[in-house]
Amino acid sequence: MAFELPPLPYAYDALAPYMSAETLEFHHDKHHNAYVVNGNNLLKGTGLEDKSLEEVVKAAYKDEKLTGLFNNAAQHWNHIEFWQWMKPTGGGAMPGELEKRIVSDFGSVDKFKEDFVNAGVTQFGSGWCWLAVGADGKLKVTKTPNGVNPVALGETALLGCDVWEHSYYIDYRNRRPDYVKAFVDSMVNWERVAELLAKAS
Ligand code: MN3
Repeated sequence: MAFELPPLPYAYDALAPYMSAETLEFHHDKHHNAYVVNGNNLLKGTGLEDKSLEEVVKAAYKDEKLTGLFNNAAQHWNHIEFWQWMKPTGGGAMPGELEKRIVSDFGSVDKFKEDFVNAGVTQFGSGWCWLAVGADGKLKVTKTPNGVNPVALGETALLGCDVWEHSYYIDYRNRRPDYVKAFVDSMVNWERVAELLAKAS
């Protein structure tokens, strides 16, 4: 089905000072919108027009003739989720069940945060860092280039942070570590992460 740009689930200035209205206006209205427009153009004539977004992402990832469609469809999926992975006055304490799983699979919440920030910082060039449920059912931190995401890789994404420069350059300039740290400490909607974990298990 045709891709549609969802509205941001909060006001453009709701994540300030950690992510400014200017960043969200460019990132949502220009960048995410471009993935929607380009994705819809590239979807035409592929035979995938009636498939769900997840099905398009998986099918296009496997077909090297559909790389352009994959890049735009995956980025559309990533951004729909990204907006929901943040909230005003985010960060802080995690719901109990989520915290238990994080401590059990990473050793501590701080160790998880350290791994997540490190994945975002060491992703060379554009991409994403993730908290995902791996094929073995354990939580893991991963990083992917460009638009590649856990959906394409057959894993379940619980949290993702966009480390493309368009996500932080206005607010943090070249300081990607400060941006990813602010994301986990002050922007994440942990209730949303807990909801996705509950659905995944
Ligand atoms: Mn982006």
